[in-house]
Amino acid sequence: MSTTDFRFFDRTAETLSRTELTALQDRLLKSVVRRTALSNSWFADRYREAGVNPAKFGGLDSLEKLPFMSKKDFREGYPLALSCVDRKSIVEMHMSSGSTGTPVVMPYTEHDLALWAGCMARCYVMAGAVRGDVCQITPGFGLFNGGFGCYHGARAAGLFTLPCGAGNTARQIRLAQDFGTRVLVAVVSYSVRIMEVLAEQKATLPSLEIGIFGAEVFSDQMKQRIRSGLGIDVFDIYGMTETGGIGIGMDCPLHNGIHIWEDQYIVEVIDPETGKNLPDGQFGEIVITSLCREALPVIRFRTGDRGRILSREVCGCGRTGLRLDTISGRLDDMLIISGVNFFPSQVEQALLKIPGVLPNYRMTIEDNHGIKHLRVDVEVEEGVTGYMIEKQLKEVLGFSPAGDVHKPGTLPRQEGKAKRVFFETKD
Ligand code: DLL
Repeated sequence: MSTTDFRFFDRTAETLSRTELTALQDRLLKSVVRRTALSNSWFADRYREAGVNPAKFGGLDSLEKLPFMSKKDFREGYPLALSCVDRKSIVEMHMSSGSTGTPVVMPYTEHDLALWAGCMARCYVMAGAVRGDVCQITPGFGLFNGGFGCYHGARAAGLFTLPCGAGNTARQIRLAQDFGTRVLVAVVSYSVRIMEVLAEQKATLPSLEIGIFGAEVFSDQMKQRIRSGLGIDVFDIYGMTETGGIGIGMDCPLHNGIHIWEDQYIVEVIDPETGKNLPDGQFGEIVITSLCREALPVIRFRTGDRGRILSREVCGCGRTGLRLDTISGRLDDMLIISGVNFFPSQVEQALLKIPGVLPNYRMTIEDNHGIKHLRVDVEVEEGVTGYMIEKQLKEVLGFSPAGDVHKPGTLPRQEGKAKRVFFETKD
């Protein structure tokens, strides 16, 4: 493929040179710091406490002087204490409840919705979608940003949108067949559910070519399973409520990292303990600044996601934004069992290396009077034994978790994001 074979929604923005990107980020950062300080005392107070004078702020070179924002700030600011615009300018909002149940609210102005739609449209076009393609959107429509983000973007890209939302898989398959869905968007585990129901029905989706999946840990093994299971190209899309929704970046058809739309977002990777920036290539916590949003720009938002910067070189597709590795999980998901620190994504990766192991599994951490044990339950095809699983996991973890193999379709499923890790305390 030469760069001329790659398609762009906004070629100029997607291919700015490194010098142009740096100059643009510098200008936008100064402006967003000034704007947030002038419009909301919450931001002004934070800058003052950090010793930053917004009127004289030095831009990109002084980025590390700016204070971090966190999920806690959003929760304490519920419902709209962090908003930087007049209430009359807000036209939509999305919300996530997260693990503590306290809501995180993201308001949008018209301008914000246009930016969001543009970012998502870039993702669709980067994946190869063209005007008129049928795009089936299966993330939930509602307060979750997934459904509407995909919808706004699909409209901007001129796609024929099927706004299905979550659930009713048999009907989703029927629609995909009857309308010729070429682009499918889903939460990762839902694409697995679609594969399962297709297998049960001995059916296929002949028009389907592009799968855009995310919202959950997405190991390379899982990508491979879905790619071969559905016979499609699989893309890893990233984003979250606090950054203004899904689509701050995605990988291109070369699949060499998540391309961040750096004309709108600054991405840093920090050491979660010290808060200091880490060199490219090192794993740490992803921190994001949204440069252009009006209603609620985030300044150095600590995502809690573990990742690393793969490259700032121009990609073979011609895009210039920095590339992030696949997100390896949430930092607070790290488990310590038998003295071994690991992430659930490592277990997923190890399990799916075994042929015949299905992408449905659950991990249970049993706490027996302070001693923690891991139990892994996984669905498998005939012929795969518990011993094979144990052996594989011992190689990766250094200890053998307890566990059982189960027949396909027998482990419980959830709608929306899959819950893979459970905790049990034994008295
Ligand atoms: O999950 C947005 C989204 C919807 C992304 C659909 C992709 C597809 P939240 O509910 O706010 O928003 O959750 C954001 O999900 O901090 C990550 O921990 C995780 N996440 C999102 N995308 C990925 C991904 C949506 N591609 C949180 N890989 C983030 C791994 C992801 N984790």
